[in-house]
Amino acid sequence: MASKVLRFVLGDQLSRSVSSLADIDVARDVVVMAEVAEEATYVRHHPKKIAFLFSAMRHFAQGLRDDGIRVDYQELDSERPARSLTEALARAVATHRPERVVVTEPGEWRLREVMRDWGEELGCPVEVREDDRFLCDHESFRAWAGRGRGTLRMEYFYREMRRRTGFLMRGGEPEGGQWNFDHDNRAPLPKTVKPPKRPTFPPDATTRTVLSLVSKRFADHPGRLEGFEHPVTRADALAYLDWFVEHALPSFGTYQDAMRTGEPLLFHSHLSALINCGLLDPRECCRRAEDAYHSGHAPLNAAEGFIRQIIGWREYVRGIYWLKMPDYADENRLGATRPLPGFFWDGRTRMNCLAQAIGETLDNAYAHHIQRLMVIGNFCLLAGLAPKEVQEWYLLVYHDAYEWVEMPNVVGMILYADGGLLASKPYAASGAYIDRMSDYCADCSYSVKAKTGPDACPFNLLYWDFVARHRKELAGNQRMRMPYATLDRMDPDRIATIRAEAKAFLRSL
Ligand code: FAD
Ligand code: DLZ
Ligand code: SF4
Repeated sequence: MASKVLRFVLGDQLSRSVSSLADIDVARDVVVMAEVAEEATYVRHHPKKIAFLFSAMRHFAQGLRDDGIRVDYQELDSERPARSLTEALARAVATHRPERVVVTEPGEWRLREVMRDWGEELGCPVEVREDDRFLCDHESFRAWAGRGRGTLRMEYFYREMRRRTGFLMRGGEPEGGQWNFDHDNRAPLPKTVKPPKRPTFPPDATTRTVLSLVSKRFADHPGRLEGFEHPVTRADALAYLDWFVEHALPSFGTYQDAMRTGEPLLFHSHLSALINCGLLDPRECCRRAEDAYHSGHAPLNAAEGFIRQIIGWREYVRGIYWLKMPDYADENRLGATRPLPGFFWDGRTRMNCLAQAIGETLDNAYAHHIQRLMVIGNFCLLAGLAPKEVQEWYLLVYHDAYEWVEMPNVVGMILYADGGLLASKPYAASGAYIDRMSDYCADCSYSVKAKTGPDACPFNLLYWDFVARHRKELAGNQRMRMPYATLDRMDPDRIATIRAEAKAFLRSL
């Protein structure tokens, strides 16, 4: 008779199809899961993120038990909880005496390094399997990057992924005759358009127990725990996906870049945390969007835009992370050193756009992409905030954040700290962009139209200060020709005024 295998399932591996469970022998094997302080506190994760994961983990474990699988689930509120994943696994090995341990590779470098020692430390063979829930494996990404000769643009990767997956392809050509409909996806939200009302998922008994645990144990973590109503089971996640496809997907593309006060979700899917922890499969989400297009329910710019985010951006940033780690974590090509201002932790700033985006982040552990990129991220870039501090903030405040996805978005996309590996130019913008895409400026104590003076929108000052400050690093970039041509036409006294005011503003932070 074959001997027992321990199958270790991490908090973001809650898929029945995860590779560590692929060949499970229900009569023989044991699944191990553990809530541990080290994972919850290596950065001070938002309480809603911890509650979401612990509750999803407990429901997942119960689902396995319901199917007759033995689960050794170690709760954080047990009498003697394990401190780390290594300790939890060591205890399980001592209890169950397996022939070997099987685990799916983790999403973070630090844990991958820890796993390397497990076999020796535990005195038991450990098999680390590839995470095949992603559509592009490490080898394929490396091969693609090798062919790119230095220009690793997402758009080319995305086209290859379209060909490979067949999503929105017709006879070898992209549906609608073009790969990308992004130019149709930049509309501001007209006052008359109301985002649809979302379904909510009130906490059940399991979630309520977790909420009580989190409120006691992680009271000092930033962010609000009250108002938790997120899906935490596979069934609820599928219901949320259904709701998105039916009610929000049709307008997802058109209003993808829009922002409105008091509407944190607009037409976004709000599915990232569910996909990243494994409750939803990225392929099934894309398939649903594709079907909605073929049935005439959603237009092509919506379906293509949504699918691009998932088989394009999501897979691409993961590929970049594993290709460039561990050095990627320390990238800082623009030499940014400013500490994170205090308002990142309470949202209290006179800049209304930041107050809204950070406030919603702290309330909901969520902000949509343009808030993360063009409001908060834009500020981090222009103000020259230290990449390490910015990375940590983004990793701990968002419920969908794991290093593989957070880091390239921060280091490459918002901070241009990798010198343009990921983005062809910095995503830098003055207040005019935020004014065009949101209603934030109307309620701000700064004036977005004022370029200098006490009322001037800080983004206007910081934008030109940034362009002037980084001439050496950026002027050679073809895509920065326009801003440098404009700067060179500006009156030197005016530049001096802008830069002095920008400096005073930065000092005031
Ligand atoms: P939608 O707008 O509905 O998009 C659909 C899906 O596409 C998302 O659920 C997500 O799975 C995927 N997606 C979209 N954009 C990206 C992207 N740039 N990178 C990877 N996947 C993407 N996303 C995370 O999942 N975790 C993070 O930690 C994270 N950190 C970010 C940090 C910064 C600075 C920026 C600019 C973006 C970050 N993103 C991150 C990407 C993106 O903002 C979120 O995926 C998105 O806002 C999640 O909301 P949604 O599910 O409503 O997305
Ligand atoms: C994020 C997180 C948290 C807060 N807690 C746990 C936990 O207690 N147990 C666990 O297995 N996983 C947790 N996670 C997810 C891990 O941090 C994640 O698996 C790694 O970061 C690798 O992606
Ligand atoms: Fe933000 Fe400037 Fe608009 Fe105020 S005026 S909301 S600081 S962009």
